[in-house]
Amino acid sequence: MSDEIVLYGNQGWTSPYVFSAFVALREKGLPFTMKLVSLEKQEHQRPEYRDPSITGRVPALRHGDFWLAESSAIDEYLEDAFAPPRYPRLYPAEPRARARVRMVQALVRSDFLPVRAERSTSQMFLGEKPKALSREARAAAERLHRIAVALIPDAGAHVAGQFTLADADLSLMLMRLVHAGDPMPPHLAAWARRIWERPSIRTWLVNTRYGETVTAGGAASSRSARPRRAAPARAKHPPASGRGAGKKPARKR
Ligand SMILES: N[C@@H](CCC(=O)N[C@@H](CS)C(=O)NCC(=O)O)C(=O)O
Repeated sequence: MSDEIVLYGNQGWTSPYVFSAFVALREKGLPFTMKLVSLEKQEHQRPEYRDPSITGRVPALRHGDFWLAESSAIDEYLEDAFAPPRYPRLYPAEPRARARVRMVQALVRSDFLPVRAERSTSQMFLGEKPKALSREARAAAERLHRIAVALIPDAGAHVAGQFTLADADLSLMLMRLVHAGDPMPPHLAAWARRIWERPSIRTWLVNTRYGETVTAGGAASSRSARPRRAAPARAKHPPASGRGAGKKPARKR
């Protein structure tokens, strides 16, 4: 079998975990095919996907005949298999900085559940109108702010001195709130927006309805580029060969 790379994601492009693996592939500059499965139609439970992917969830990466699930494992595999200096570095070499990146990646996957529930990526990427946050979610958002401020002292910073996948993952967590118009320390919102200007992330966004929503405060979203739905990220890294792209997927964070 060839060394072809395939990333399996969900229709609707709503998964923060697929986002992380997609950004890793784009930042590495690797050619890959994006295949989309419908979670609503339980396509991820069909044996032809569930069995090789092992977990039966998205994302899964296929590299030649090797399959791997779990977004942070995929991110680290890509770093190891396509190592610097030949390919861009996505994890610091220095052990403490590298550990910090892993810390942030673990944290955004395990914590802030009320924020993830009430500011879901489905809401952000499918263009749904957000409701006001509950008290519990506001408390979780404040904890997120406190932690993010400790990691990101100014809008030009990075979690570990240079762009890493921690910046991609943390910015997505913050953008859930920024996008909905929720309060946020201004430098953090500016930081998250700056990270989202990266071409790797813009390429994800054009496949979503990001920017089309009205904020919780009632004002029209000020996102400049109005992205198209299921538009081609096709130039170098062809995506979206799944059927029925654009159908609303099961709500997930
Ligand atoms: N820990 C996993 C989480 C993956 C995950 O929860 N994927 C969701 C989509 S966001 C999924 O496949 N849901 C379908 C299901 O669990 O049946 C990772 O980091 O990759």
